[in-house]
Amino acid sequence: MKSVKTFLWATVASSVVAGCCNPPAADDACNLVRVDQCGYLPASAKQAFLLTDSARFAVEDAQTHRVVYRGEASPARYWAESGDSIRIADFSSLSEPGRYRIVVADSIYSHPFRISADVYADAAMAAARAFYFNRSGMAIDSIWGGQWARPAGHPDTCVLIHSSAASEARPEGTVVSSPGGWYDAGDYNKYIVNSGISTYTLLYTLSTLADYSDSQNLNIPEGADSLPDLLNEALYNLNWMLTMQDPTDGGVYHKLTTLAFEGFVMPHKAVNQRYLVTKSTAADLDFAATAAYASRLLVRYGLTDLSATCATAAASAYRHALAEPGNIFSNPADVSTGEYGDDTLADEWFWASVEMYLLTGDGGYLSNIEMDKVEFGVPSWSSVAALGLLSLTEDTTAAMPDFDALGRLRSLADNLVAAQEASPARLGLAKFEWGSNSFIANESMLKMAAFRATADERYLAATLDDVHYLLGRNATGYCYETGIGSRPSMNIHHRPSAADGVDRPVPGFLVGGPNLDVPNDCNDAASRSQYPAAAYADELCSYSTNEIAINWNAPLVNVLWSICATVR
Ligand code: 9MR
Repeated sequence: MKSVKTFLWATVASSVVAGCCNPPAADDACNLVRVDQCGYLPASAKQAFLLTDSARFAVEDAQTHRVVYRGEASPARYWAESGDSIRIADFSSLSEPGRYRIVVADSIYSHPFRISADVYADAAMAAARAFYFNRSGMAIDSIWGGQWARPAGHPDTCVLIHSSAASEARPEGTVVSSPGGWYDAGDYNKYIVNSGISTYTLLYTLSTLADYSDSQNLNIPEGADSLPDLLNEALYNLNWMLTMQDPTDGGVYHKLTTLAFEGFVMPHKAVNQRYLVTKSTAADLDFAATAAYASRLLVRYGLTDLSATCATAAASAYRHALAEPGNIFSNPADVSTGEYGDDTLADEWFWASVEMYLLTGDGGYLSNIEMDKVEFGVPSWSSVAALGLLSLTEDTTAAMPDFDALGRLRSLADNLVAAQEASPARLGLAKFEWGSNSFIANESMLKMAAFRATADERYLAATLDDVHYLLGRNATGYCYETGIGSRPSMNIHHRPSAADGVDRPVPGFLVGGPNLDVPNDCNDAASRSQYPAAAYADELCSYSTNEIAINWNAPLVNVLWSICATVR
């Protein structure tokens, strides 16, 4: 394992801003002004957060230091989540493209940022390419992977049926082939529940941003074919998901995993035996929903055979869930890897039933929904009802009888916007939990869906505030997407990044972000802030704040691609 990565502040930051950020401690002068480290769109609101006594600020050209704007920030407001008093420095009227920095009291500087129409293009592309880097069973070639090229790991052609998954047709120890798919996160296992929401999110992004997606070259091996690259990337995981279904009964195995997490070695050195672990109702339903949605979408791209395969697979997984609705997953005694356990499945039933109905037109599926038990929240791996809302509101022909999907979506989005407008940090997040950054990205996905359906600019503005948060205007001053901005997360809890001998982490990954769920994950509670919004450690050991995951990157792709496609 390599030692803690150090970012080349001197070459990156201070070449632009002499004397600043070299190196920045968390509380140094450079970190008293928080900006979106990518920057701002010319015609959109532009605000920085000042943690300074002084309210007066200037914006200057980062190269020439010529002042182009002077202003006075708002009075400071206390943000209880971070313990900071935040002034908002508004320079929205500055629209001239360029590279700038904020200056306060002639001595306190922000990181440099751009004003430009393509300000999020690199972040958007990197976020999508991160999935390629996390492919299992495939070598990452330098043509596409650059310095992060690596040998293939985990062919997964000899996976064993675990005792928990043994059936008459497939007794314990039966060899099954289940190749491909993405590694879930910083670990090397593959989990259906988390794959479902991640694959759906990419397919939904493709579906709702078809023209834009078609124009994006991800620089991946399938680039020469006629399909959009984002579709190719999603298919890499969808095809794996299909192998996770037991052909004898339609049931879907919860995960493909080693018994315990592998060490911090490269994929091809992580060779412990892998197993298919027991089927679960959550896996059945998430699989059914994703495959049903894919089936509808693939027809548009001429993939009729695969579409039919997905339709059949979805229907049989759904039938299996009906036959065995009580398979709530928890790890067998000898398995200690990620659980993705969920004992509340009303939302999974809603999502899967909606997708089956949209695929088949058969209203019978909707009778399996217990509407009074469904909670519509911000999407996450354990809360998927809102994904059904996304599908129902994607186009106006998709209606569910006696159900106002757009009204539900709007009320979710309206509550988020209202919370943001009231927040000193312009954030709608109610609670910082494991993967907090992904909740913000998923909030944005809902708001952008509401924006597409209504053209109400408030949703777009609120989404941009979320983007600014993720890219640096937050309680720590980190840009939470690797390889992006002046102060990105560096020491991510990601096995290839830790073991590849490359100084910089694999780019384009959204780290989980601040939360206090496991304050001692580095065995040093003192190194983490006690404020939830600041409780983040850019350390390899901080699996609860500095890991990456496919279900966190997928909504990052959605929000950045939505912005890039909308504001051009
Ligand atoms: O994202 C998951 C988070 O919601 C849970 O609180 C946490 C603990 O169960 O697990 C997270 O998911 C991890 C998964 O179990 C294994 N791969 C890495 C995932 C991200 O940390």
